[in-house]
Amino acid sequence: MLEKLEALYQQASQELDGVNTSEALKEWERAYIGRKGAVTLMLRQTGQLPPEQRADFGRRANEIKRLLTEAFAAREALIREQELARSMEEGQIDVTLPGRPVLTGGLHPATQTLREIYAIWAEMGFQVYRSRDVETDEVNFELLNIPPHHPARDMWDTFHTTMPGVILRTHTSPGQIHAMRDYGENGTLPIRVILPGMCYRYEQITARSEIQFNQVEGLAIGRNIRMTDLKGTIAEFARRMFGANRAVRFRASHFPFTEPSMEVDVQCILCGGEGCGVCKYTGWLEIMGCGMVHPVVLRNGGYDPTEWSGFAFGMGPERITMLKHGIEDIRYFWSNDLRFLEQF
Ligand code: FA5
Repeated sequence: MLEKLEALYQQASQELDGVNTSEALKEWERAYIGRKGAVTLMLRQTGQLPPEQRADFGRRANEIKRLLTEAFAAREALIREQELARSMEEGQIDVTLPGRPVLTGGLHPATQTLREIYAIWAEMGFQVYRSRDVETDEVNFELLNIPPHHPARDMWDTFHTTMPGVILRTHTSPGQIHAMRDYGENGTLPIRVILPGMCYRYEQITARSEIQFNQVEGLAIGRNIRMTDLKGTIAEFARRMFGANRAVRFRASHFPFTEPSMEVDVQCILCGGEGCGVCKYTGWLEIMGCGMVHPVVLRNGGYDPTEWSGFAFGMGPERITMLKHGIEDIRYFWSNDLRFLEQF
């Protein structure tokens, strides 16, 4: 019996030396020193031996069980260490790799110019007043002194909706009527607002003209507002926007909703006034239309033209952006080409 025990001890020790994984180790434990393991079972048989052999056998069996349990614990620690080393090796993270860049968005160039324009007018006491993109023919044209079939309508080729008399606004000027009626409380309050927003025209798309573009309208209503106020205010805007060295000129023009009317040009930044494709070889780029608010429009807005007067203007931020950055084609603005947009 004792020999059998020694042989079992030898076998278990040898087998343990070859165990390399925690699964195999569990298997070994179950086979030898677990509750039904071979060594445990042999230890339990001590009581069946003849009395004179029991003491020796029992002592040796207990000793073997202890030795094997200790060897098992040492093996277990070794395997745990090896497995940890292996998993560190396999799941290695290279902390020296450069990080992936976090992409940040930017403001569209037209938005940047719009914000610059808002800031300049804000400094001069003008608030932003928002008006709708979808308008009635009445507000877009008729209340601005452009009756149906008037030839002036040819200046604004229009997108119509399926609802009769409802159109996409062709300019921000209809906002003047809303501002006078709502903001000016029907001719009782002075007004100083700018009205930014998208306009839509069914025109040929060229390097200078899009079918969709921003405008910033301006409206000042008060008592004794004169043409000199208009010219001085706009010249000051141009000075702040383009710098003191860029020439600005006022040209007589016609708009049905202002009288007298003018157009404002800024010297072409691309050719410095020499003449190029963008400025149509004139050396000048038109940036806005303006004039003194027509008495009919004042009346339509609820103001008494014998008591009140005012000026209005409408400018195109995309054209201004082209001027400031030397952009040759307005079509870049809405073609969503990142190579263009990322430059700003
Ligand atoms: C008007 O739209 C008038 N409502 C402006 C106005 C307001 C005059 C108040 C008097 C008083 P005009 O069609 O010229 O005018 O357009 C004004 C500006 O919008 C132009 O100077 C230009 O900068 C811009 N603009 C006009 N059409 C286009 C277009 N197709 N693409 C890009 N910008 C345009």
